[in-house]
Amino acid sequence: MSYVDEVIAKVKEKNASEPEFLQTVEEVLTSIRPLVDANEEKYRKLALLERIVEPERQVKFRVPWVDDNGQVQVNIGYRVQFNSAIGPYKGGLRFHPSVYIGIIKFLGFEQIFKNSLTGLPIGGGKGGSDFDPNGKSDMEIMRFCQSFMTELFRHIGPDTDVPAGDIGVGGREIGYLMGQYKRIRDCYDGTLTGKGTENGGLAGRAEATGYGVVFYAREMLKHFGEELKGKTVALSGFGNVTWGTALKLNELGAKVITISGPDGYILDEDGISGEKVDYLLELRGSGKNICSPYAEKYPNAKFFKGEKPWGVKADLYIPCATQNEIRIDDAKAMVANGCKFLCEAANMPTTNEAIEYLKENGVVIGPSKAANAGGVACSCIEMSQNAGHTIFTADDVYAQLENIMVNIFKQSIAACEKYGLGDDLIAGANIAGFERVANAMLLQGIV
Ligand code: 2IT
Repeated sequence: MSYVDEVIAKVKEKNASEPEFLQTVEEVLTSIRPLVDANEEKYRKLALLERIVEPERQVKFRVPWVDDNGQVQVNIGYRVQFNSAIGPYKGGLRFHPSVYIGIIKFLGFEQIFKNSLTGLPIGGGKGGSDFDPNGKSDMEIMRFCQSFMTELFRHIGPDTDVPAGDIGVGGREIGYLMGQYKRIRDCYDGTLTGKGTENGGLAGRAEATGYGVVFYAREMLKHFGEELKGKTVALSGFGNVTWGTALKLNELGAKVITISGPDGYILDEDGISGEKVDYLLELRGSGKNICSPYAEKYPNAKFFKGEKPWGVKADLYIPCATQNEIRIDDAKAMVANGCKFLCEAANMPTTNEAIEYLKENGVVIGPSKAANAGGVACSCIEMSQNAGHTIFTADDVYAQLENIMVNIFKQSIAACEKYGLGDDLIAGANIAGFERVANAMLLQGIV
């Protein structure tokens, strides 16, 4: 059995109850096969892959908090410190009822290679809780965040582990988490990123992920002799990433026609632009987690209850919501509609089965580890802003972000060429991200 298959089999045996983690391990290890095969003997002896699939450390803790009725609630908190070969652990916190260790491990594993692709000195980590912020009052959110940080603070620090936001954790939550961290540690050290600019946050961080996705999509289209201008784009989600992506797509002359929520999707054939894009922030801020009010406010738009936007005809599809939102039936609908390009803004939005089908049918896929790396890249710029006791302008940040995204695309294509992988941007990104981490690990001895 090849080394890759051996390790996949071991991971399956040891982590059978964590399907999302198994999914990403299988996707990454399968796609880096040419690189591993070329170094099989050395990597096997040093158990490189066994080390890379095992988190360096994982913490799980109780988070008790008092709701507005005086009732005590108990949630579970997690932080998985996956790999620090190239820098301090870096990755967001997700607050969502679906969170369990398998979700945090999948996100942490993806984060290792994504962070590596940025070319910046950041390792991979992720955390979160099964707490559901939807429908909670502001004070409930604050009490939860304070309790969460009262436990997490001992595991993090500016050169150890730097959390940020993810689903359910935005500027408000980061503010409360930071306030409690500073109070306990008596230290204003930039340990969290995604802060408000009043708190040392980076100008442009809010839109960074979405802008980065569009820069990546632009490079991908350019490589295939096409441009974003005039293209019709179907997005999912209606949170921060969807918002930033829609802003930049409009600026570059593309037309956004869909958004979605857990309740269904919106089709607006007039285009989601101008004040309609700003309205997404209001919709998300309402705390109801539904997108249907868009169709009440803009009656030309249609709401499709309980459906996803993947059956709509578009030139480019950009999933911005959550993992596994594109399954095999969605992939079939997209191909039937003539889909040529998919650019993943959410983390692991496409199942492995759907990826295979799309690839077989000639769809070019920009993988999330590459396409959405602009968010964490700007987080690292925020870390250096804080460490240098300085402030960068938004224009500075956008220029660095654009450079980083262009480089990510170039590195992925270079890896495709080096290993004869054709247009497989997933394999290209995984190999480029993996190679840097693997080389750093090899230099550090058996740790
Ligand atoms: O998935 C991601 O890259 C994030 N949620 C952002 C992580 C970060 O540390 O900014």
